[in-house]
Amino acid sequence: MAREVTLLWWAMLGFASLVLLGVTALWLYAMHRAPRETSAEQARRINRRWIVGGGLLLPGLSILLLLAFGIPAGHRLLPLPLAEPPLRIEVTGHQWWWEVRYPDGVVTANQLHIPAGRPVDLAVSSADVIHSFWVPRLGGKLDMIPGRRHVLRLQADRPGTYRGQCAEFCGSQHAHMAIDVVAHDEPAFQAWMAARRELRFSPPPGEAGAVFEQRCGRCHRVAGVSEGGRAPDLTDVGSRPSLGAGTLDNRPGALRRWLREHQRLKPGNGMPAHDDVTPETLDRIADWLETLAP
Ligand code: HEC
Ligand SMILES: [Cu+2]
Repeated sequence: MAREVTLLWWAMLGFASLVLLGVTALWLYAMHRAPRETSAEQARRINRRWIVGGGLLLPGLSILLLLAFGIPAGHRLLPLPLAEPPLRIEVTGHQWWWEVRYPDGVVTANQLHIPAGRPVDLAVSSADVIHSFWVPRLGGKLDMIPGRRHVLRLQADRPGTYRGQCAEFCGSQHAHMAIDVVAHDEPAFQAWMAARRELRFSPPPGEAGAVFEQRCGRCHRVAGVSEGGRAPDLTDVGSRPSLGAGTLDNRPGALRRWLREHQRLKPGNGMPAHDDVTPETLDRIADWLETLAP
């Protein structure tokens, strides 16, 4: 999709440059040619020639040319039916994180795993205000509107990691609303899906487990432990490249830092501060979260 957009852009630039050169050449010619004696009748004929040629034929032809190029390109950007229906993934924007749902019930957040080499339909929507889904290297942006699902068809030709970013101002932490798109080759994608589907954990022992289940679990889901659906699913949080939708690289120890300081790192985010939980318990929860991965 991004390739179509790029092609269209270059074609428009090329054509506009030709027009600019043509007009400039005519203008220079008009400035420098020697004045000619013309009768009134001749002048009228010349005027008519310019109006018909330069005012009707030339723009008409130009627009036809652009349409011949633009309409097929526009069609290739649309999620039209395919012989084999593409994988459909639901992506929902929240202030300020991304929820990602796969057809067979796998849920993740702030990251999107896709197969490379085949088209994927992303059905995007929002749970609160208008956001916009944009992964520049894969395609154009598409607004995420509460109550509506828009479909964006993307295809990553090569495996790799592509950064995405919310592209519609959605509040104070709009800048901290990034998404990591990981395109796998087909076997690796199937392996990831299978591993994610099977993933189950048990809570950490003691105080940490109790706090997680009673408190964190009201908002967060961890398969096998809690069913909260109001905040990012944490079942694979240990394997995510970043925390807080791109706020913090998920290096060892980053989860400890996030749990203690998330309101300083990402002020106003939807998670209450955990001041009334002892730092030791928070660290124990963070160390356990770090192990959650397929
Ligand atoms: C009232 C709901 C709520 C509670 C309770 C809550 N959280 Fe959160 N949490 C959120 C929201 C909302 C976010 C997303 C914040 C953002 O990035 O904008 C979040 C983000 C996170 C993240 C980062 C996830 C990611 O993918 O970036 C972790 C880890 C986390 N919470 C752990 C916890 C732990 C541990 C507890 C309990 C001590 C807890 N949360 C309690 C709402 C909650
Ligand atoms: Cu935004």
